[in-house]
Amino acid sequence: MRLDVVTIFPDYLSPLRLSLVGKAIETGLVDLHVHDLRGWTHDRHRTVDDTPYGGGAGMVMKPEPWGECLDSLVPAPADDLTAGPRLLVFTPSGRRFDQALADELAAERHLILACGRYEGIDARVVAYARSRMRVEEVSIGDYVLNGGEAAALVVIEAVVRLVPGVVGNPESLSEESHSAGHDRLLEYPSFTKPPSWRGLGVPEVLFSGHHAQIAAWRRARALELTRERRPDLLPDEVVISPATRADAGELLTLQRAAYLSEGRLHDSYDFPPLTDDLTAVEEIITGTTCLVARRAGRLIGSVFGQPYGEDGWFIGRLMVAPDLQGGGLGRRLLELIEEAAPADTVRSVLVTGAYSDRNQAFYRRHGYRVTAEETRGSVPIVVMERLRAGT
Ligand code: JD8
Repeated sequence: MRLDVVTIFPDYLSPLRLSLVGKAIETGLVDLHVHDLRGWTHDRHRTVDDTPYGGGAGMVMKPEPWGECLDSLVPAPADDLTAGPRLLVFTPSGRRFDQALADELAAERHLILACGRYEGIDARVVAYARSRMRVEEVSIGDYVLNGGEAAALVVIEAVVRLVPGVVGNPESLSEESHSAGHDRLLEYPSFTKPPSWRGLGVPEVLFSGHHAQIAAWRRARALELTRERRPDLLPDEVVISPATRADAGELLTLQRAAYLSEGRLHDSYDFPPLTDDLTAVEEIITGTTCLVARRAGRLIGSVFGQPYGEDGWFIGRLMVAPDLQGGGLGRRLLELIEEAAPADTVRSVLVTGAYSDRNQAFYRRHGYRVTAEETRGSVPIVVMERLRAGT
């Protein structure tokens, strides 16, 4: 893989000569060239920056040195741009660099990395470059650096270690955090000798020699850590957690969507799930045991529970997003809210529409029985109860 890095601080990239990347350069797996942008200036002061059009603080990098630099690095643009180099321009406003992009870039034969400074590079440079090569504006994270060099170090390390032959045991790559081979999970905890250190031991399973059990333990730890620290990495995972006031707006929206069919079924839209306002939803969140279910950040389900009478537990607003009903989330929410009831609870109680055959069938499958029929407002409802096991 050929890497061309363009910067006004070439020494900033010297650490690349160390460790794994350094070895890859020595063995020729990586052909690294670091260029000083000032080499493409022609004035005595080797000027690379100027004041911003439209005013404002700081300086902007001039287009001319970048234009000449790119022309010299890509003298003859390929007809098919995918056959040519790929230009990475670092900027806080770029596409977020992650393992998926690292995997993608590791397949490239030639990368050019543009490290800006000051307030950034004149925007016409990227526009011009797009006519000659594939260009990716990249950010390594939501924090502000003073230039692109640190980003170049990060990207080069993350990409070069994926180049075949660079890492001694390629298998280890597939077990890492974020790696596709590890389902993008975070890493499980690792241990080495001594078996006891400052009173701290090592999980027994790791001494068992039972590879399947060890693999299962490691996967479980990886999932646990990912759920805890990075639920966003588990897009298909449904995370159920206590609701907070911050959920109120989405919850109100979901409630109206989920109960619309009840309104149509009962030919009335005048009942609390549809007439509640934001304050009413906030009161449920703060005044009851209220759970919300999210998948990839989207609020897709909810339920609440609160004490009811002497020995009861009232379950309400069990809801699942219309497009996800029938997938088992309702059952999971019901089970979790039942488990959240005080230990001395004797009966779980809930209400649903008198004409909601589907809901009633669902609750009957979970042990609920109709104990009363009422009309609330203009809507006929049934009260259903389930006696706690062993009561
Ligand atoms: C390139 C100039 C500094 C940025 C005014 C501070 C990446 N994740 C990241 N954060 N910051 C950068 C980055 C910052 C850069 C340049 C990348 C070129 N600066 C500018 C805008 C605000 N100064 C980055 N990747």
